[in-house]
Amino acid sequence: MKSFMATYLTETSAYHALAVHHQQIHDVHLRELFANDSTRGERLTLDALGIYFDYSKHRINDETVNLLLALAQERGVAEKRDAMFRGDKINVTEKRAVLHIALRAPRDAEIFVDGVNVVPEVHAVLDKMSAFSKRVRDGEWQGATGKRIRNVVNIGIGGSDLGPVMAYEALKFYSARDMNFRFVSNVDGTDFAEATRDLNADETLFIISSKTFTTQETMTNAQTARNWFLSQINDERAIAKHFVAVSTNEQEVVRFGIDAANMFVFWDWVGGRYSMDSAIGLSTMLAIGPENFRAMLDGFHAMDEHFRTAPFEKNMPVLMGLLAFWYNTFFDAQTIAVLPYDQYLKRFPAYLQQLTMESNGKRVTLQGETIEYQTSPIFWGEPGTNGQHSFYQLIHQGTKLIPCDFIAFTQTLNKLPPHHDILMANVFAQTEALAFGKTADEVRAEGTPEWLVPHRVFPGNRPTTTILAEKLDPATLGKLIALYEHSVFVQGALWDIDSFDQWGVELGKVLAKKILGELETGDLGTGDLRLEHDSSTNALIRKYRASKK
Ligand code: G6Q
Repeated sequence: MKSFMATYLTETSAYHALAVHHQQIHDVHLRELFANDSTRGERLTLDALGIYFDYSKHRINDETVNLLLALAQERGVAEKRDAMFRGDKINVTEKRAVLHIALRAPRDAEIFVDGVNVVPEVHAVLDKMSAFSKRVRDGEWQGATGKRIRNVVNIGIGGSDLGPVMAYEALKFYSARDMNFRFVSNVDGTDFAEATRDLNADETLFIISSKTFTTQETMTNAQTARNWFLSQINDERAIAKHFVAVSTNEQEVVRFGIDAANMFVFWDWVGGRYSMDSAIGLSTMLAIGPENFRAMLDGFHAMDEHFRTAPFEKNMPVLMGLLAFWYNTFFDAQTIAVLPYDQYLKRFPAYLQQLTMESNGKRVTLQGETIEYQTSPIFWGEPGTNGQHSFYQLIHQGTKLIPCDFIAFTQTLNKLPPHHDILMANVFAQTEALAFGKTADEVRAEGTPEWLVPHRVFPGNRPTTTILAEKLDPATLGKLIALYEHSVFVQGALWDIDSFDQWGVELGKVLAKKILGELETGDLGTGDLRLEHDSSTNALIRKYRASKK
C-alpha cells in the first residue's frame, strides 16, 4: 500500500491553509453567516438514505469546507478507506484487517482476507443465529425442565456489552415483550446479583459473549452464572440448554463447558467495539427477531456504500469527521456532546464513548512518532430533553465551546400527543438558541434591569449538527451507527493513528492480576506481605486487607 502519511499533519499545506483560514473566520458569528446567505440553512445540508444532516449551524463557510476537503485529500482518506474495504491489514499494531463492513455485506459480495472470501462465513453464522433465535422466540427451544426460555442474560464487557445493551434499548419497541433481556458486564458481583435475582434458572439462557473468552470480568461472571444455574438445577447436562457462547476462541469455550455446537463465531478482523452486528448481536437478534436484525444490517450496509462511493463534499461520515476535526484542532474544543432526542437512544452516548475514544484516544502515529496535535475529543451526552435541565447551561453560557450532535426523528413510535411536538420544538429551539443566542440589546428590550443584562445574554455561535430521520427503526439505527463508525475512521485517518487497537486497556489489566494475588494471599491480619508498589498503592492494599480480616 502506498504510504500517504509521510508528512506530519501540522506540516501539510492543507493544514497550514486551514490554520490561516481559521484566523479569519473564528470570530465570525453564525448570525452574520446566516444573514449574508439566505440559502445557507438549506444549502449546507445533506439528504441521503433517509437521513437529513444539517451542518449549516457550524462556524464554517464554503472555503472552510473546501479546505477541509483538501486536507482529507492530502491525508489520503479515500485511499485509506479503500484499503479498509479491500481487507488490507490497516490495524498495523495488531497486524489485522478491519472488516466490520463485511458483517453487513450482502450474501453475494466478495471480501477477501488472506485470499479467503469471508462473506459466506458471515452469512453462515447469521443463518445459524437466525435458526437459533427463531427456535428460542417460538418456544421450540426448551430448557432442562421442558419450559420455554423467557430470560436472556448477555454476559460480556466493553465491545461485547455496550453494543448489545445499546441496540436492545434502542430497538425495544420491536422486541419480544414476553421475554426479559438483561446484561451483565461489571465484575462487581452486584451486577450479576441484581440481573438474576428474580429469574428462574430453568427459563433462563445465558449468552457468554467474549471474543477472546479470557477476559477476567466476563469469565468471572460466566463462572458465577454457571454456579447460580447449577445451584437451582443440579445437572451438568442441563448446561447445554442454557448456555451458549459467542467467541473466536473455540478451545476456551469448550474448556468452559459449552458445547461447540452452541457456539456462534466471529473473527479477528472484527474489533470488539465494531462487533455489535456480528454474532455479538445474538441478544439483539433474540430480542427483535432475525428479520429486524437483517434490516439493521441493511441499514449499516447502506451507510457503508454511501461512505465508499459518495463524493466527499456529499459524504455524511466524511463531513462529520471533518467537522469534529475542525473544532478539536483549531477551536481547542475538547468535547463533543451527543444529544439524542429519543428516549430509546438513552445508551447511545455511552456506546459512542467507546467507539470514538477507544478508537481515537491515541498519542502516537502509525509509525510510532509522538503526536503533538490533539486527537480524539471526549464524547458524552444524555437524551433530550433531560440534559436541558442540567448541563445545557454550560453549553449555552459557559466558557467552553462544545459542538453538539442533535439526533431526532420526525415520527415517534409512541404516539401520545402532544409529546412529540413538544420534544421536537425543543430540538429546534435548542439549536437555534445555541447558534444565534440573545444579544444585550435584545435582553434590554425585554425590560431587563441593566445589572441583570450580562447574566441573561446568550453569546450564541455555538455549533451544532442536526441529524433528522423519519423514525427509529432497525435500518435507521444501523445507518446511524455506521455514520459514527466511519466518522471515527475519517478522524483517525487525518490524525494518522491506529483507530483499531486498544493497548491503553492493557496496563491496568496486568497490574490488577498482580494485586489480586496480594489481596487473596498471606496472613490477612499481620500485613506482613511484602508489597512492592508505591507507598500510596501499598497503603490502599493494606487497608483493604485489614478490612477483609
Ligand atoms: C473493544 C475492546 C474491548 C473488548 C472487551 C471485551 O474494541 O477490544 O472493549 O471488547 O475487552 O473483550 P472480549 O470480547 O474478548 O471479552
